[in-house]
Amino acid sequence: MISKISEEFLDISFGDKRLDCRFKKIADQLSSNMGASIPLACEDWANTKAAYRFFKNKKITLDKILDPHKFSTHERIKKNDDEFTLILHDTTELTYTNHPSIKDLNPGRRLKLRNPKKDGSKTIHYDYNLIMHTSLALTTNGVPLGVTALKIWDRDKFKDTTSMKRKVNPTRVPIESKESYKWIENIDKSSSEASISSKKLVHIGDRDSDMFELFELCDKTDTNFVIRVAHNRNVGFNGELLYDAGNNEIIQSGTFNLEVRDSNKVKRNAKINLSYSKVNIIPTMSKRKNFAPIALYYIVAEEVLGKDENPSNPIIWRLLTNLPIKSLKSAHEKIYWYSLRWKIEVYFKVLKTGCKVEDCRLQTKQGLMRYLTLMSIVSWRIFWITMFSRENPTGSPEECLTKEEIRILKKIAQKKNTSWNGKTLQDYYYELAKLGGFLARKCDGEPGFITTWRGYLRLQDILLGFRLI
Ligand SMILES: [Mn+2]
Repeated sequence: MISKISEEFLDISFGDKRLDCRFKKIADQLSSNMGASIPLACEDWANTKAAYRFFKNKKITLDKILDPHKFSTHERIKKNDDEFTLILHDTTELTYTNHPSIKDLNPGRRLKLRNPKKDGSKTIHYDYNLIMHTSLALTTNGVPLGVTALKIWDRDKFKDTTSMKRKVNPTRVPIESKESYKWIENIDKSSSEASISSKKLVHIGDRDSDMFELFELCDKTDTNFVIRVAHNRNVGFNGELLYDAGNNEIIQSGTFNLEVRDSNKVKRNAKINLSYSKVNIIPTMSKRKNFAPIALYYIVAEEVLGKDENPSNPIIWRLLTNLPIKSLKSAHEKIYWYSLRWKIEVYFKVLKTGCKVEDCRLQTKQGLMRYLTLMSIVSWRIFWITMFSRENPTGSPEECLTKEEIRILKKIAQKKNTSWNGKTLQDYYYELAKLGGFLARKCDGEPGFITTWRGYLRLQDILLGFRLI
């Protein structure tokens, strides 16, 4: 039986029919046993061995795994009627330090020594990580449409840049040889391959992405971005700085209320002062020869504190965008878009906590990278079911579930309540979530992805039993 994820792989082609078939089988097995190791998901030795052999195969390139999904994602972006689709970019590290049998993974950072030996001798320990930079398309309602670009590497690739930085001014190191080039590459890939008007996409990045080269690329290619500021840059040739410029040339400002939680999860009603201004970002000295200043909009959302208020981390968000801002409403919209950035953190959580990709025991770096590419799509899928069902409660259940899954969920629901006659996606989604522990009380809100994922796993087990009858 084929699960819904196979729809993402209809056009998979490794140039060998047997490999295509094997890939679809592995994808099916890993997605219906999410979080299980490869042997557990594959159920028997023959299938496990075939999966290991598959992940070792040099013909299986990362692009070939991702391409059909990327293509489907582009189609979903085209179908999205909203004026803009957000592309969230972020990096995560996957730790394999306790997995010593990976043969070719290069050591990363040096770890501090925790237990020096009795004779005082020191053994040097390194961490072993793979780094993943993902670009995830998201509607402005928070529904993830899929991965548009993915880059995986180990630290060694950029090993020399740190020593290089020590000797020369880091702003003089060409961006192509720095790790931060990942931002440029993924933004470029996400917009150029999509054959969608680049005007429809808005790239969102955290403080890591605040770099002149990114502004330059987006300016040249007519690509929209909203990023969070990390550097107090020059906005005039006489030493004027960005953080002051906001105060001097504010076009408009106003206040709004926002309910926030601090690090201790204590709720408070924050009064936020929102303002925006137009600024000219001046390149650093070493880049002035090659780059002209770039005009951008600067948005600041800052918490206004009362006399007795002293929160541990008052809100201050400084954003830069090349989208024109003509009203406070449109400035507020950019702040809202940026607030959706945490969805990519949730996505990484699905990948690590849900799919447990750091437990994978494949023995080569390339094998792991192939596995991670596949699991990136599997993780998107579970995240998508959760968010899509929330946003389209009246849709058809067939958009998310197979006919067989729908039939079983109906039986389960009718066993508890004989008059149950669910028709909508929400009806079925709630039944699925109930299998994962969702109580569906009024105060419960919508089921989260962990509940959905647990429900989905149980449904797969029930299906397996059902097929045996
Ligand atoms: Mn980040």
